[in-house]
Amino acid sequence: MEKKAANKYNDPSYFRGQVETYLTNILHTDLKNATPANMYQAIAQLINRELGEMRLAYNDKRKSVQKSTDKTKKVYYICMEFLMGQSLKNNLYNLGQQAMAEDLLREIHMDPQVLYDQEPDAGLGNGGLGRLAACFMDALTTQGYDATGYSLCYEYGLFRQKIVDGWQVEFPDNWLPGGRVWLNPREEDTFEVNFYGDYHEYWENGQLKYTLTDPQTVEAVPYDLFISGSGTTAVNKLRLWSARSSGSFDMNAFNSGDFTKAAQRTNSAEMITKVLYPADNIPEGKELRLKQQYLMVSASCQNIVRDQLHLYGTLDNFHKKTAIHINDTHPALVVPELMRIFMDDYGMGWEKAWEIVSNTVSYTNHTVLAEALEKWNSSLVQSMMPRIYGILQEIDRRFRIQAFSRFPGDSGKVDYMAVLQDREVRMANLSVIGSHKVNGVSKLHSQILKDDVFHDFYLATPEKFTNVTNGIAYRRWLCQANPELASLLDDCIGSAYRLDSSQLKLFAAYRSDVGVQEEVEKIKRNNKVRLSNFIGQQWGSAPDPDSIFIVQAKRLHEYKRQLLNVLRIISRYQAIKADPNIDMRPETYIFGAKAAPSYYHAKFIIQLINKLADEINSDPAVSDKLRVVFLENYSVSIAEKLMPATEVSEQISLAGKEASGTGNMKMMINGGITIGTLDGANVEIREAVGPDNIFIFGMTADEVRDCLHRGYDSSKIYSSDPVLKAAVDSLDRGFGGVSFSNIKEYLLKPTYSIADPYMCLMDFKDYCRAHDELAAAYEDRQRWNSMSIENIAYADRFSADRSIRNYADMIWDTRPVLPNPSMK
Ligand code: 26Q
Repeated sequence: MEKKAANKYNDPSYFRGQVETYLTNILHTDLKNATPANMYQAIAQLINRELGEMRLAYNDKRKSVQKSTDKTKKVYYICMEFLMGQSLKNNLYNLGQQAMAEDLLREIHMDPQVLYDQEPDAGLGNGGLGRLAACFMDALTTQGYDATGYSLCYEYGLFRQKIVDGWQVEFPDNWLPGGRVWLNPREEDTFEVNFYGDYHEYWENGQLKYTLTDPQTVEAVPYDLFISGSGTTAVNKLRLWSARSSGSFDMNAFNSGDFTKAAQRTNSAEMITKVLYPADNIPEGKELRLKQQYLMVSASCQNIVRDQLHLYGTLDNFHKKTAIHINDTHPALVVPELMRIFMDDYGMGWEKAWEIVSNTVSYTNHTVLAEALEKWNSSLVQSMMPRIYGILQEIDRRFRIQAFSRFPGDSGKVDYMAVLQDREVRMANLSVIGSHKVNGVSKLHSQILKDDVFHDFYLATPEKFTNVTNGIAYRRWLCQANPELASLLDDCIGSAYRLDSSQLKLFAAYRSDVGVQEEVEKIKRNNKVRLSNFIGQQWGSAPDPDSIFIVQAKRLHEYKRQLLNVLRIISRYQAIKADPNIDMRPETYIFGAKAAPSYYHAKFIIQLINKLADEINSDPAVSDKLRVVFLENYSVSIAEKLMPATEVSEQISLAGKEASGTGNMKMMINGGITIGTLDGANVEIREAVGPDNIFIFGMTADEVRDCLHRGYDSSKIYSSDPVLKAAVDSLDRGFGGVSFSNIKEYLLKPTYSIADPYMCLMDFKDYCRAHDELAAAYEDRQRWNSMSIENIAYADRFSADRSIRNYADMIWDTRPVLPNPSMK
């Protein structure tokens, strides 16, 4: 059931005619001879054109609404990452043209999925943060908010992962050849961004002035990607900046005869947007990364100010008509950059500029890991962006005066909260100081921000702090990725849930309906068969669809504790070896994980998983009971095949460390049952489904704090649990011919002051207990299927539509400019 928008593209003969014209005129082929790649190209360019026409019509509409009311704002969502994945199927679905397009494909005997898989993922992000941004663009557009995303047009997205002899090897992700069809260049909206230069401040008539000479100017050229929504004519855009050397900057060196220098400068300017930094939750303090951030920030701010002036001719109402959201601290330079533009380019005084800026900007924190809080060396910032650094000094000076009056005599506290301290620029403090709202991404995480990370700020300005629990674009993750389940839902509860996620709850009424339970089980099995076939085609050995599919798919990070999962798999392996006739349902453990290329420990864990998989899968004594699959190059498009086939969702981070998680929501809405700790959004998943429909184990965040306080002795736990001890000891001999003594050492031997800071061993026993209970529940098929039904139903609250309404109501104070006619 798709919603129809009224336009000529909905007419099958027009659609077909346009595809044929492109095939003949541009690709010099025809429907009979077209390859899947030809068809992808032809349909994608047509849909892009359609979206362009819709955008044009929508522009007039949204601008006139914006001018006629003070209740709506333009929302700018700024993020270094947008992990968009593929666009064609999503756009066809949203426009209500999927069935029409697929009919045409069937006519020429082409499998739609083969066509969709021609499209490379736009992998312009690392993981959770970037995928959240992508899900949010969908929710903003579907609900008719006037929103633009800003990011960078990386020539290479997140690396492609290959596993060679168990080890992760990275290859460049050259996505543009196939991805370019969605990028609309807007040469005329190019902005210049200045780096370096000689900066001098001086006083004149009681005013601080400055000169900046000989900066290196880089051009930011925008490429717009249209964002469709479901059941709406609204079209928003994601604007991606690409760095280009500015002519003048080259010509200076060129004219003075230094051709090599000119060429080098061109080169170094264009390096800025060459590649996405592949680090997730570990900041890399590299100069190039900072340049990326400032390029994105400066071009976006200039663009935002220009749009505002075009529409209103004044900056006075800026914060009343504009909301700028910074997604984590990576775009935090928005604060000094807007100050710079207001003061230097438009002559505004500090107080007024600060009032406007701090009432425009809001900030979402995505991590509490101390090592992931972004800090930059002051001298680097000062030399690269001298004017911005001058403004940061003034922000810091004024903040310190204020903070002293709030915490008199407590200079330690003030230093801790300041922007500039210990020769570093602290981006998180800057973000809090420069924003009117700060939010975490789950209830627990937002509480930890108030209690811990930003406690002093919370004491000073409690009203700034709020929570918006993450959500997912469920039309992608359920309706498109799992069409069979979506159509079962249509049959049971009607199709209104496709635009109003709260309706999903109605499905809970079917928890005891045996017919529906059986349907849910059948659909899950079909999805498992599809995944199994895919795995077989890609890597040669297909897992048994009658085994239970247990999935942990996320970036590889110590705090996410893939090792805890591995230790338990080893103990299962040992149990089967010890008792070959053990009565058990076959188990398939599926992993997907990329490690940051420089994160060696994480890469060893990937090797351990792969070598363990080699050994188990080739051991005839166990391979019909136990199988381990490592999905190479885990990505959005692989996730779309994985989520619908997941039966058990592993969400086992050390409590207090995973800000929210969103894979947990994707598995839940596809009927997967969570085994997890009380961390991030798992807490709210339990609240939603009730304790009987989830398997919780391990320490709570408070217990973790106490445990660390008392001192954690992993060797004591190791010696007292023979099952655990045997699993850990097996690391010495290793698997597949490779010893993993280094990992055993990590688990047992304190480096710095603690062994295994994420305390895998501490939660091992309770984890095994929870898995045993889960296995028993799985054998009661009715119980399991009813759990599955309740998980699907109560995933309604994890819709990105709901998240975005929370942001709009509590943070941005805005409303849709074009309310979706089909939404209540
Ligand atoms: C920073 C500076 C330099 C280089 C890289 C970085 C960097 C890049 C990416 C730092 C952090 C990230 C990514 C963080 C992230 O993905 N956090 C996740 O955000 C999700 C959405 O809110 C949450 O669900 C996850 O719990 C959280 O880990």
